[in-house]
Amino acid sequence: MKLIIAIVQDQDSNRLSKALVEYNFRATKLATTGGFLKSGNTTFMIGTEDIRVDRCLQIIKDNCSAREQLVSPVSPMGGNADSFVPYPVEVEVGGATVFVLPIEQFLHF
Ligand code: 2BA
Repeated sequence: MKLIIAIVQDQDSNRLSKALVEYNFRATKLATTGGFLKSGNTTFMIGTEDIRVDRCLQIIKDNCSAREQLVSPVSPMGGNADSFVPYPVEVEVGGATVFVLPIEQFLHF
């Protein structure tokens, strides 16, 4: 058994939820915040059998898209202004950041 942790953009979360249910995967959604952009994203925890991991990863891949996002500059309060960029910078936020972890024990009471 594996635990798939997938961090996806909020815009993709409903579509991914529906697809997971459609293919009979059980998942828990958490409202999370990215450390860099400090904006909301969604983290899925999906417990599944080893043989279904590839199928699940494909569903995540098919339902999540990479997008450009603007990062607003934060002025350096009393800091070094040399490296300060006064205009928004574009970063590409990935379709999904995925971790696959082994599960030692799965209990369901
Ligand atoms: P954020 O931390 O808000 O990062 C959003 C995007 O900003 C990243 O997209 C990346 O393109 C950029 N970015 C992040 N840190 C950066 C840095 N130090 N310098 C320059 N650009 C940076 P993704 O890499 O696709 O990540 C999307 C979200 O997935 C992240 O949101 C974070 O919530 C999560 N994530 C990504 N890598 C992770 C990791 N190794 N561990 C835990 N969470 C991770």
